[in-house]
Amino acid sequence: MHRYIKQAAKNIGFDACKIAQADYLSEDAAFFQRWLAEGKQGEMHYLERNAEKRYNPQVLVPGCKSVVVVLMNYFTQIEFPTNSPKLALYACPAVDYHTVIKQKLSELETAVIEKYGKQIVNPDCQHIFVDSAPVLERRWAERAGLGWIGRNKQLIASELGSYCFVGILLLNAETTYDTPVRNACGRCRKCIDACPTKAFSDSGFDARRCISYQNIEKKGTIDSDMQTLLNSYIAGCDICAKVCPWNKKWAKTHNHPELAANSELADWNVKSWENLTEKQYNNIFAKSALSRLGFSKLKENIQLVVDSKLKQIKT
Ligand code: B12
Ligand code: SF4
Ligand code: SF4
Repeated sequence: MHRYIKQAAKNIGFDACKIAQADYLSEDAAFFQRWLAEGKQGEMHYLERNAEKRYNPQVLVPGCKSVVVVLMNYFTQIEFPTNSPKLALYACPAVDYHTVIKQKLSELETAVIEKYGKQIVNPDCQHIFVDSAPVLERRWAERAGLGWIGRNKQLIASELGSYCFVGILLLNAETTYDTPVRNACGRCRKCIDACPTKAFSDSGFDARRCISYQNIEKKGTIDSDMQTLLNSYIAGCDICAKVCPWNKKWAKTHNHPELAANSELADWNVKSWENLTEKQYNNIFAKSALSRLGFSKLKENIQLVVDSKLKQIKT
């Protein structure tokens, strides 16, 4: 079964697939609860809900025995013009990665059911997950041996690097399991030093200080002390990924047409972003990950980047 699932995942177009046993994540539970108690999740209140489901896959999906973890590389070379607002790479595809990966995971589920029968999944609950569910996706990827969680808090996948999305399929059958790999961050601290907003400190990662939280998740305006630190990012941030030596070694342009960059963006400059209308936004970004921000949040982010660039030019 183990070999069949991996081969099916490869045929469907995933870049990697490994399987972990669906154990209770007791160490993560303790860590996560402390992290929440310190308020580091900010306004992401969904992280406070469904605690037991998050740490115990058998509560999330009764009967679950195995966690199939898939990865999809999204690395690509995109140059945004100097002084122009820019997007983190996750936000560049014309189609939102949630849509793409869910579709592929459904294909994987179908392939597994065809081979092993319907009882292999729990039909009474959702068992395919991408991002927006109480599943510790990076931890499962690490447990399944796909890579390690680096100091930058991202999964650094062996031979792929960290520019890869994670998807999960929970199965109600046992199989053989993969072995975790060694954390290879060593003494490196490049990501910690490069983070412009000092999101990493001795007390751990503070999501509220991450540009990605400020420009995507936070409902209101970006905190005033962070507005000049955005490094032109209007959605997400890739700084701690860019500096990682493992990405320099392993990150290669993806070959997934489903994740092709939005062609409309090719010639965009500061003026194009500044003049973006709601109608254009709805036409161009309706299917992309940017649709999750909403027009007014995106416009506000654009204005903050433009204003901070103007200030820099004047001083
Ligand atoms: C909330 C969230 C965010 C938040 C918080 C980020 C974070 N690091 O947690 C914000 C909005 C800031 C964010 C940003 C980004 N995100 Co995000 N995010 C998530 C989400 C929904 C949940 C993550 C979570 O649970 N965080 C909670 C904290 C507590 O996690 P943590 O600090 O890593 O700690 C966990 C473990 O590492 C472990 N742990 C850590 N330290 C220790 C120490 C000890 C002693 C122990 C025992 C355990 C332990 O315990 C914790 C629980 O498992 C996941 C999807 C999912 N459902 O998993 C995507 C996810 C992590 N994000 C993803 C991406 C792509 C990003 C960005 C790169 C996007 C961008 N370019 O802007 C950035 C990266 C920022 C960064 N440096 O992490 C991908 C990651 C892919 C990868 N290769 O790692 C995911 C998996 C989505 C997906 N399906 O692909 N994200
Ligand atoms: S994504 Fe950017 S702001 Fe967030 S931790 Fe990494 S470098 Fe810092
Ligand atoms: S930059 Fe260095 S410390 Fe940070 S994740 Fe990469 S290897 Fe680890």
